[in-house]
Amino acid sequence: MTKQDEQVCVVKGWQAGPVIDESTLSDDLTRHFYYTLGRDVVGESQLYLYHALALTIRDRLVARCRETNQQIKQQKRRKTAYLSLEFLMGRALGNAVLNLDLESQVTKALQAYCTELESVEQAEHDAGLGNGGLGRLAACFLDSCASLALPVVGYGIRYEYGMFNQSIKEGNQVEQPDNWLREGHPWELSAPEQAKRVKFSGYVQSYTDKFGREHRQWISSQDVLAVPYDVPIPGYKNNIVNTLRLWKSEATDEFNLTEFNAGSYSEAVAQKNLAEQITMVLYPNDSSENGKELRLRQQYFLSSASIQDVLTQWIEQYGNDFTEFAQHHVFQLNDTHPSIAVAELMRILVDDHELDWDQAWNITTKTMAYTNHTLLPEALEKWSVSLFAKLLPRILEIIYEINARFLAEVAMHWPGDVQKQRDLSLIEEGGEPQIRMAFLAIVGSYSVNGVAALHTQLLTAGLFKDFYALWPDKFNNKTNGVTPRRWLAYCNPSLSQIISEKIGKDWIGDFAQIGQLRRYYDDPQFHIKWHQAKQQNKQRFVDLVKQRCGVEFDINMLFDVQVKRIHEYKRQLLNILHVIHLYDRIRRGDTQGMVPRCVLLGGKAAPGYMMAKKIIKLINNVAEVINKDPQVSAFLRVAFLPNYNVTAMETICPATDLSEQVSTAGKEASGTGNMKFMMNGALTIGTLDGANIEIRDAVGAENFFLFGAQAEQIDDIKAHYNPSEIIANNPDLNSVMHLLESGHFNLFEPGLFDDVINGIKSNNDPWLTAHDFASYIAAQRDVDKAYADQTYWTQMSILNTAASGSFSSDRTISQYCDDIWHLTPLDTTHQTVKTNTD
Ligand code: OX2
Repeated sequence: MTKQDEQVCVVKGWQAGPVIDESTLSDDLTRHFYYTLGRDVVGESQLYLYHALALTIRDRLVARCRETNQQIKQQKRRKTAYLSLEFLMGRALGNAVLNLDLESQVTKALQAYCTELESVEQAEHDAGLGNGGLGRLAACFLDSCASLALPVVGYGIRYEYGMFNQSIKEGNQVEQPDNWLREGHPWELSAPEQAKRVKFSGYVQSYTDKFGREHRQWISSQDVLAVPYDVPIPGYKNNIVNTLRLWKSEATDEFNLTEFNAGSYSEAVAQKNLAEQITMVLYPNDSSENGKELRLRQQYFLSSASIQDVLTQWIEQYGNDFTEFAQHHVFQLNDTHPSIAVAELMRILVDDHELDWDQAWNITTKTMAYTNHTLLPEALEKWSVSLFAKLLPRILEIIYEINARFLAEVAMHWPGDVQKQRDLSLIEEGGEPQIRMAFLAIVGSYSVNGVAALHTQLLTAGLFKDFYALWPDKFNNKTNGVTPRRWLAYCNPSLSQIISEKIGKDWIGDFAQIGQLRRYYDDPQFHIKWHQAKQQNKQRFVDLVKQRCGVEFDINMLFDVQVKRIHEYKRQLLNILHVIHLYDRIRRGDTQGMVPRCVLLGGKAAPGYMMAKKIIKLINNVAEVINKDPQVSAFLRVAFLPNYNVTAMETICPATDLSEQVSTAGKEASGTGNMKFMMNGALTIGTLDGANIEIRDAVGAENFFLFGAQAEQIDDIKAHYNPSEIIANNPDLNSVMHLLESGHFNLFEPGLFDDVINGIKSNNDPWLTAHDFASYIAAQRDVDKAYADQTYWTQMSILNTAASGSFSSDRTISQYCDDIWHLTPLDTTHQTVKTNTD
């Protein structure tokens, strides 16, 4: 067969994809189980049954995905490439079943195996390719883009090892590698024929073309292959299936050949390892810089492979003419991690396609858009110029050129102000010269957004003030959101059902409708059902805590929860000081008005973050003292949940009564856990920080427990901060500090918590723990009062869910689409794959 025949055959036979009759789901499951996987016994873990079911569902996704891609291509759609070093996807099975509306068929098919979906899905490993909020946001965005039928492709890295597994040994965090691919990942499809070469190292040379024009050419010496693995992203009941393309690094063939030919077998294998190392592991730092050479390699690897991929597709369809490229593409940069894409797009256009600098710059600055996720200085990425020179010599030249032109613009705007040029330069001088990646992202993008109103305001007034003065129109806010499919419809079926009984099912696809629930906030019959749903969810949570922590929680107590990465600015410490305060009160017999509580904390500390690890140890030590004291545990129980992840949150947020969002004001850019809890009817105790502010505005101040200093007060407070005085004047705090300092929670480990104690007492404590303690305790007393009146509490709970409409990531994505991306939704009626709703 000739190459041409082959093509004809492919096009004719498979253009529309095989039409799958959904009634065959049961048969397909059996076929995959018996033949694809070669199994005949289910076994206790149900691993193979899970794989068979995943493959059965993937068949249905693949057909729709092909159609979605064809539509994008045939209709020459403008599209967005969402570039992110992290996608924290969690499990895929339950989400796909929900979005494809296959629940009843799957339930029926699994009956033949005497099991049910809830049990089979336990065999799926979380895809933990992210640290926390930033990566989970990317995952929610993909769900919303597909559900809104928007042509958006996610580009990320297929880490061999995702976020580490955390266990707790004697109260301390222990990290284990997350070998999530060991048992296979049935959702992905690799496309080695579409692999891209990514350059590293070597040198740059000049040459003159036949028209006498000078060019630069990067002669790299360590090329690596980027092989794509595609994960399907189903939209909610709309037949759209988008793609998350994850790159895996591999050695190129020549690499091995040259070494083999030279007879150096082991050197060849060593080089192969070097190439494969790039995508080996996710760096486990949340909101702080990694600064490692391998991390820079990851960033460039992702950026280069993804841009090449988009350009290859363009050239296939339109040839080498880039005049209209910018009308058809957006690259959304998820923080500065992929910001090197700005320089890479310039390099490919200028060096490989011989565009003029100005033409290329015009295209670049019309296609790049940047999202900032934090103001924390330790998270602002800088890379040393010398590292760039070694690893990415041509990229460094391009950044210098971008900088020179940009500084000329600065000089025009602030004539004679040399200091301004120094402040805004992409290169930070003084000591080792460093490249400021956030500045590169801003200069190269047409849109820069923050992730909550306060955050954007602080960005434009502070960190990026001068850029804002230069280009006010670039800056905009896009308050984060979470997908109501995973974070309410899927994870909380009992609540979802009673919501749908009242307002119909359309809220799942159109979450603004959740507002209709408000009508029932004081309906006594509805209250009973609302309460029953909560109690059911609490029972599932009790089972989890019992199994994972060995602690008995009681569904009749208030569930008070803080789960998120462990970080000083998030102030898990303040939470535990409150717990110690309650313990102190109970021991003193002061239980008047106290509502019995179960307090859960969970989250991972970056392995090198000593203070965060100390805080985990403190939580565990306090929990141990409290839980074994029967006088206390009638009122108070405390647990630290090991290995908090997406799947754990699916059990936690539906069961929570009180959501702890207690960061120091101005430090949490947005927060998204706060939104998941709110959707599920939890009340928030929180500071005026990040999206808490918008949550409180939406639900009303009377349905939110507010405390703490406000962002604009922080500088004043710090100017004359004296925690020792605060402690001396506050008997509650004094007593808590006394317990800590006396070693009550570390009787056999003297001095263990000295750093923590000294931190609270330091005049330079950036987190203002002592300052906010009194108002936190007062707000917690209000919580008790409110919870004691269950009718009142249930009203507030319903109002929280009802007011959560704007915290859907569908709203966020619609705004990205309207203000930044300008995409038109795909046609969802032209999809030809048959569905069971047809
Ligand atoms: C997080 C922010 O800390 C969090 O506030 C925000 O909700 C989330 O991103 C999503 O926008 N790494 N993680 C974050 O920022 C960085 C950097």
